[in-house]
Amino acid sequence: MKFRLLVLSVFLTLVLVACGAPANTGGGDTGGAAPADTGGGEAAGGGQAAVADEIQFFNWSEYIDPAIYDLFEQETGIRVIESNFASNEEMLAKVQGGGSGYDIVVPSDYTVSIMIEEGLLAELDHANMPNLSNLSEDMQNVPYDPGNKYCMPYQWGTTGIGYNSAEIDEPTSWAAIFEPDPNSAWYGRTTMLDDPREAFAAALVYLGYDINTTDEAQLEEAKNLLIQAKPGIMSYDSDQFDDLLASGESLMAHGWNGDFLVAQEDNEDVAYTIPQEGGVIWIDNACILADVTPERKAAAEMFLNFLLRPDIGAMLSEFNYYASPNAAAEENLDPEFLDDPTVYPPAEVRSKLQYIRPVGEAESIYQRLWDEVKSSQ
Ligand code: N2P
Repeated sequence: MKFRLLVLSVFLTLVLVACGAPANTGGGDTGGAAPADTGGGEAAGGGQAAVADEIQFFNWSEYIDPAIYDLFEQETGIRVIESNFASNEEMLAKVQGGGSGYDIVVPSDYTVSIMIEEGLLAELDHANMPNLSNLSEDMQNVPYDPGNKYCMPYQWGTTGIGYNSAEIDEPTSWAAIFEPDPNSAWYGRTTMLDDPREAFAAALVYLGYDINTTDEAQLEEAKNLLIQAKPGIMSYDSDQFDDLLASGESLMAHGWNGDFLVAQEDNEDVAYTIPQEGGVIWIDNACILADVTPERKAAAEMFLNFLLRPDIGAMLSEFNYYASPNAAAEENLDPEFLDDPTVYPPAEVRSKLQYIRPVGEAESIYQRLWDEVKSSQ
C-alpha cells in the first residue's frame, strides 16, 4: 500500500488537540501539502515528524460516533477509515500473519494479553499521548497492560441477557437460555453471541464452573449444554442481536449491555439483566499493531490521544452507551447516564462478574468445541 504523507509538527498538533482547539489548525485545509515549520521542533524531539494522512481502524461495529472522525480530520487532516469485526478471535485471525493493513485494533482484556505475548502490538509513545492522564487511576494500571504500555482502555461493559420486557418476564437465570421450556415464547426466538469465549462463559457460569477453566471434562459438559440449547436458538449473532430484539424478531438475546441500551432508543421494551449465576465483565482497548510504519504510528497515536479528550470521550459513551474509562470525560456526561446501573453495575452485581482470561494452549480447545457446537445438527 502507498500513502501520501503529511508533514506536520507533531508537537504543535498534539498541543492543539489536547487543548480542544477549533477546527482550522492547519492540517485539514492544506489538501495534503506540508505546512510550514511551525516551530514545535524542539519539544517534538528535534524536528518535524512525518505523519500519515490516513489510518485504518479495525473496530467492533457501532462502537464509535462517525462524527468523531470528521472532527479529527478537520483538526489534523488525517482521515480514519473504519472496518469491523465481531469477535476477538476474528480480529486476531486477521492480524496474526502480519501485513493486515490495519493500524489500530480494539481487543478485549484477555486478547490484549495474547497479542502482547505474540508480539503483535507496538508500544505506545506516551510523549505523543498526554491525554492518557485523563484515564481513571485503575484504567492507567489494568492487570493485562500495566502503565498502558501497549494500549489505551477504550470502553468497558458487561455480558448478560437482553429481553423484551413487554413480552416475557425477566430471565433471572441462564436456565432461560440453556433449559428453556419448548412452549415458552422465547423458544426459537433467542440469539446467542457468535463468540467462543463468551458462549462458553455463559454455559460455564450456569454450570457453576470457572469461566476460564481448562478442565476438558468441564468444557465437554459446557459444549453439551450449548448443543442441548441449540434448538431454542434462532441464530448465533454478535452484530444484529440488538436490532433483532428491537424489531421484535427475537425476544431474548445473550449480548453486551451498551448495545441493548442503544436498542432501547428504538424499542423501549428492550431491557437488560445479569442472571443470578453471574456474567462477564470486560474492558476493550485501542492498540496499535506492531507492523505499522512510523508515519502511521504517529497518526494513530494522535487519534488515540484525540479519543482521550474529555469531550470526545463523552461523545463515545453518548453514542455507544458503554462506560468510559476516561475520568475526565465524566464531567461531560449526563448524571443520569453515570447513575445507570445497566452501565455501571452496583457492587452486588459486580461481585458476580468475572473477566475472561487468556488460557494459553486451551484457547484452541475452546475454538474446536465451539466449532463442534456450531456444526452440530
Ligand atoms: C459494540 C460491541 C462491544 C464490544 N457494538 C464487546 N467487547
